[in-house]
Amino acid sequence: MTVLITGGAGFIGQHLARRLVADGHSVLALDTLLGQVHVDPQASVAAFPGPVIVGDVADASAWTDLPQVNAVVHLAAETGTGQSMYEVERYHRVNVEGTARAGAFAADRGIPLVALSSRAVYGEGRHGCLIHGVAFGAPCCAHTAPEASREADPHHPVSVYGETKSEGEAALGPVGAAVPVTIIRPQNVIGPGQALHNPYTGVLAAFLAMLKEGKPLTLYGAGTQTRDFLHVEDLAALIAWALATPPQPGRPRVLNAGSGVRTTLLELARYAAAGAPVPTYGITHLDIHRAGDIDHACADLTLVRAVGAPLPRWTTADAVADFVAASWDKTGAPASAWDGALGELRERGLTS
Ligand code: UD2
Repeated sequence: MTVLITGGAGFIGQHLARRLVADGHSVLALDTLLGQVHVDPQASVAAFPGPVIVGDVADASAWTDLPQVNAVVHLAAETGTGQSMYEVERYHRVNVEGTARAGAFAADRGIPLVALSSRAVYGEGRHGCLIHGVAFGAPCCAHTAPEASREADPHHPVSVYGETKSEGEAALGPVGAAVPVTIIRPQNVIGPGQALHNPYTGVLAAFLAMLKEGKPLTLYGAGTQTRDFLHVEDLAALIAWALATPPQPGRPRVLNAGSGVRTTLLELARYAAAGAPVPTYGITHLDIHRAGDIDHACADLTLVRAVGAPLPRWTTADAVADFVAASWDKTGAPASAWDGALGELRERGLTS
């Protein structure tokens, strides 16, 4: 089949495209080649194993006159949690309107859609409590511990980014009645090809820049925050499965995408330093909290397992090592760019 991948020239899209081509499919990308992500747009186009149509998913005109395709994977999105707190309109336009247009396109053409949402819809997510049972969105009292989020959990986004992803999912409601729709909620996706020039998101890219410059790794807070790091190849395998195994129209499916393993940022720093080919210079703790940042995230994979979707194969340590090895010789933004992005938040009163 021929698959249209919005945002196909980006990190996840390139991996997915190669995976689909290896499986015998053809791919086509619709991508804005946004400067914040694509420092060399021509190289991104050249790397994509199919035609790249330059267009903005939020523009109605980008969706007219597209060639015939058999399925759509909607990846195009604005992804910076902190940046979303002040670029509200831009995030809304791309993530909500763009997703609605992707859904309308799939419904018009009568073809399946796989749309990437985010675990950001859960916000602080599920907490188990000794006294109150389960709490969502925020710990209810001091007796809670974070638990892995399940697909049926309520949405409690704490960032504009998370809100736009939640609204984007809602915009697909009517589409799911007409054509097969799978919504995937990835955790923190890492791996070779990850943006190294975008200081608005991606703690691992920040760590890489610091390691290369022989600087200590900066942790915002104690480093006890947790994330679930998923290797991009594992996400590509899940999306490929979702395309090959569409749900019935009228029964839209939501699936988490994660490793299912909770990793503290301190552990992440250790894995990154272990993968660096130079001695490392420790850790600096910055007493700062970015508005929109959550403390804990981890995916519950019970449903993924139950539907027979592929489970992640990469361990977090190996995934981090793979990223560092593949990215060490690549040019990226200097470590100071992450300080700059933090400064932008500080100026706007979006740190505490
Ligand atoms: C990630 C995704 C985002 C969204 C979200 C879902 C990436 C690149 N971004 O955002 O698209 O899906 O997950 O929840 O995967 N930090 C430091 N030091 C630094 C930089 C960051 O301690 O130098 C902290 C930061 O405060 C946060 C954590 O690292 O607690 C992760 O930040 P991030 O920007 O990598 O990604 P996140 O989880 O906000």
